[in-house]
Amino acid sequence: MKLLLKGFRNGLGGIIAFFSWIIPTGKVKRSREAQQQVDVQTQNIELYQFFGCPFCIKTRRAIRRLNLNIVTRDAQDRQGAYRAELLKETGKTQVPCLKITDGDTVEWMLETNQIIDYLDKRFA
Ligand SMILES: N[C@@H](CCC(=O)N[C@@H](CS)C(=O)NCC(=O)O)C(=O)O
Repeated sequence: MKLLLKGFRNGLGGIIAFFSWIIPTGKVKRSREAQQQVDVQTQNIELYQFFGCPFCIKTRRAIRRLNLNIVTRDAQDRQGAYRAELLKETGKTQVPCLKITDGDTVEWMLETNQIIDYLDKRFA
């Protein structure tokens, strides 16, 4: 039963991810120089996420709309290093979670709306 529910959830997540992928978001346009500057800044940002999680899909759509090259980390794999890191640093395995590195300082940001607000304020 648990396995069936898991399969259903993953299947549904995959379908949502597929539609999200084919439905355009509109995209922020920047000059080549401005995009290069943004790309440098986003090298210090990582998105810990699950592929089929609706909150993660919403966050990935915002990232696409803002034309950001943010690396994604799979936190779904129970044996995976990224899930372990997320749990160690935030005390939870909740996704999406944005890891923002600024020199020696690392901020872990949870909550979809907070993440999107942050990205909008910084990059829109
Ligand atoms: N309030 C959160 C909800 C996020 C959420 O429920 N994420 C689920 C995946 S869809 C999750 O992290 N589940 C695993 C866990 O909580 O350990 C948000 O808006 O980001």
